[in-house]
Amino acid sequence: MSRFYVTTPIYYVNDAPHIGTAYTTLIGDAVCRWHRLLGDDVFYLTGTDEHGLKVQQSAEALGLDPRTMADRTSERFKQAWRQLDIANDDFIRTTEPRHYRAVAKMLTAIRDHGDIELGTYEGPYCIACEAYYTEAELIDGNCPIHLRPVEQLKEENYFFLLSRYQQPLLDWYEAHPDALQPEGKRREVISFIRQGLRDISISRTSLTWGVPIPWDERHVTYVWFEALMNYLTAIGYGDDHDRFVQWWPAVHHLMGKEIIRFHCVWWPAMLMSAGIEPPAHVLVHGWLLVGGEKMSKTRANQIAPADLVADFGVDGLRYYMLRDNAFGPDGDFSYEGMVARYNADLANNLGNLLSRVATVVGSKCGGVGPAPQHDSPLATVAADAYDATAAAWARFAPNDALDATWRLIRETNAYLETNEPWKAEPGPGVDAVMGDALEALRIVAVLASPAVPAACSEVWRRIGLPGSPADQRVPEAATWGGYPGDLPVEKGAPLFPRKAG
Ligand code: ME8
Repeated sequence: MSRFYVTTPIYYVNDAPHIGTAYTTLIGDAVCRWHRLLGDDVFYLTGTDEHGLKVQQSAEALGLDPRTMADRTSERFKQAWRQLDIANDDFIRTTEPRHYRAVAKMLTAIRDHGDIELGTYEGPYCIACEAYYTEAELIDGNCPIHLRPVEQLKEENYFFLLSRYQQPLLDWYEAHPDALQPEGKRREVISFIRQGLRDISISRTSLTWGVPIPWDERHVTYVWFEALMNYLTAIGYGDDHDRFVQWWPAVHHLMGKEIIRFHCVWWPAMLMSAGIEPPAHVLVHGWLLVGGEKMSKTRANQIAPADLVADFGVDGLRYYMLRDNAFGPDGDFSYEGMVARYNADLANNLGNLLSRVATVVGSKCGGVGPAPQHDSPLATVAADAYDATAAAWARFAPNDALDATWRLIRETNAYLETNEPWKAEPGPGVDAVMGDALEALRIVAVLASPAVPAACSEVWRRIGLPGSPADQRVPEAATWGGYPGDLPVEKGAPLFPRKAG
């Protein structure tokens, strides 16, 4: 059995869940659901990043202590992910004792390797990014990401000697050409490393809201430095060595493009220093833009997933997020685009197929679903759809995977339109066509279940099948001929009622 470990970034608790954070979390969820269908042993990790200046200041602004704020917001993330049908296997919070233990162990390992020194840091710092910049990186004196003023920071800090890792990192990327995708991001990271790496400050004395430095309690660990370690904490680093080595380093780290320097420069260097292999796969996606801008708290252009669920349902939102944009480039989020996508693919294609199949089986087959033909023209369409769907999920391309699955839906609708079973007399001809359409629906329910799990369970139930599509195993369950026939088919209400534009 293959192991499949996927992580999202852990989200800051100063901010509520929005469709940007939902985007990464949904992609991870859908890919993991696909791998569960393949029979893999999956571990899907998400969670919250709870320390640091940004969280402390946001809490203070609300008159809360940071822990109360972290408790409240992490709960909101958990609820949001439950609402979106995210099947994560763990939810890590960086304030948990298990994380403190893992951080202490890894910091000690890095120090024992001689890569931590005490020094003085002075320079610009963006609180929203929780990141230091050089003067040259600023845009008109402002943070290059948030375009807002930076703070000047000066303190005694521990430094991680990142500069030592320039050549080891370049060698590592050379030896692992598939470690970072897409290719453009890989080139960007390599050229950044080639320019030379500066040692990085990894502790704070001006702040108390953090994980203490194990050998010097006056300092807390810089939030990014310990947050990255969550990926090890959750698989037992520091607590359960056997478990840890089962899952690491074959991880898939998913993230937005703004945090690749931390994940693709710092993180592999930190791991090398601690004697651990760097992550096998980092997959970087672009931003969902609203009106051409990245959503952020400071720009007040965030959209709450719950508002869209109210209009489109959980699966309506899931489908749009997975289908509308390719994984990699930036994409635009728009309400109009969402209505169009929902109506075209969910109401008119999938919903319409189910409803016309159930209607004709009701009127021409006595409500009992017939078995498919072995040599149906749809059999090869289904086989091709499976191959293309599987290949796309394997390369983390949910939009292509769904496009491939939807080809089978469109072809099945076209098959019905060609044969017009609703006009024919009941009998073997109609039974054959309807059996084929039911079989196509069964396969669609399996293939689309990673994206729209509730709708697929409902399709499964209405065509009379026991259990649920998520319990199936591919490729067997996607092979033509699995619908046994002789099952009650239920008409039911429209699966995806059309939206008014
Ligand atoms: O960076 N479009 O947390 P964060 C697409 N705590 N994805 C988006 C997005 C958008 N408009 N907005 C956010 C942090 N995201 C750190 C991570 S990991 C050790 C620490 C997603 O709350 C995307 O995955 O700012 C992005 O990288 C992440 O949320 C940032 O979440």
